[in-house]
Amino acid sequence: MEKQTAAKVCVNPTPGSCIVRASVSSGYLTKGKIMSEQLRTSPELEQKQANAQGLFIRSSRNPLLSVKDLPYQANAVFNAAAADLGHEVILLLRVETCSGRSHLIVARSKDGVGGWRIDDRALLHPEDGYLYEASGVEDCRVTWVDELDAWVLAYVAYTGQGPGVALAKTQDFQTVERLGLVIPPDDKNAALFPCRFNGHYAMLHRPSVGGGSVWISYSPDLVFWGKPSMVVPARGGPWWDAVRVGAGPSPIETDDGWLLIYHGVKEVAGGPIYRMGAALLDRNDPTKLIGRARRWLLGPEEDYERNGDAPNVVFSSGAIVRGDEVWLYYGAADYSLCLAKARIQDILAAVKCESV
Ligand code: BMA
Repeated sequence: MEKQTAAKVCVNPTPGSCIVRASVSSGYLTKGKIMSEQLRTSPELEQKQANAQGLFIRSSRNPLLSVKDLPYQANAVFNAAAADLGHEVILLLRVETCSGRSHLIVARSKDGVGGWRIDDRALLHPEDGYLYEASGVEDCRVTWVDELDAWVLAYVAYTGQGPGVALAKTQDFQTVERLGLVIPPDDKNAALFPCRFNGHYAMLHRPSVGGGSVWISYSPDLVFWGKPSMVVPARGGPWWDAVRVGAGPSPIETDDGWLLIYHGVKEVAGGPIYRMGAALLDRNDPTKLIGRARRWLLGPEEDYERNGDAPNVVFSSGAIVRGDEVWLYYGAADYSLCLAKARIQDILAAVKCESV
């Protein structure tokens, strides 16, 4: 096991500042490779794996946001996209109203933890006049795309025929340009990569076929998507991510590959349990899964995660990178919005010490 060098991390860079890179001095990473069988079974690594479950530290201010913070009546606030603008953090909150449909509205905070200011009107709303969103808009992920000089929003458009994937662009989170429904129902959990691969944009998404695994598709223009392949399968059997998995926030680029924080679902007698885990995709070809932590990294434990509209749910679609930490914003029990933080080097260590 080698004591490792600095890993570079860049995610959703601040517009106009090219890529924000945070140096992470990582603990026990094997450069560019999954650790060997011998290393995987070492006592030290066993200990690291044992620690992985409690790897995310919850904010003492949880829940950060709930319906009582909204200037209007609603049922729940959860599953937000997150963007770090440098001077402020933006959350694109999913708000479910008492009609049962959801819209996306911006909340802003200077420190990303408190003092949230919520916009007067939704950025995307089912009443905006787009048929493919008539049953609501949900669970957005945002990605800063340098070449477009814009943030790209990937979200669930709830059509009359079920949930599909829609994209939109914004530069200021005040106005949006819709690119339309780009992947038909049933499909969701779409997260765009910030750059092209061999000239094509790449996006993770989760079609509802074959159980529910993470797929990747490519596009020359963000509108027409093809060349699909499965990247992260649901693991089946007794695993915590047995029955369904889906991308969390847009992938985080590191020297070791694309860090994907994803949700996994296990069905138990009491219903589904949603937890967050992590995987690593090849940096040049994200079609290749090169690492995956065995255990979940954040699961429902607190009251606000155990009880709500959907009990036993932690579900993240937004994160920012601050220094060597990832700040994971997550919906708790489909009812409120929370925050937990972890060191990127610790997540990478958990992912890399186990073979796929
Ligand atoms: C998923 C999505 C999320 C939700 C989660 C838990 O399928 O619909 O919006 O948070 O289920 O109910």
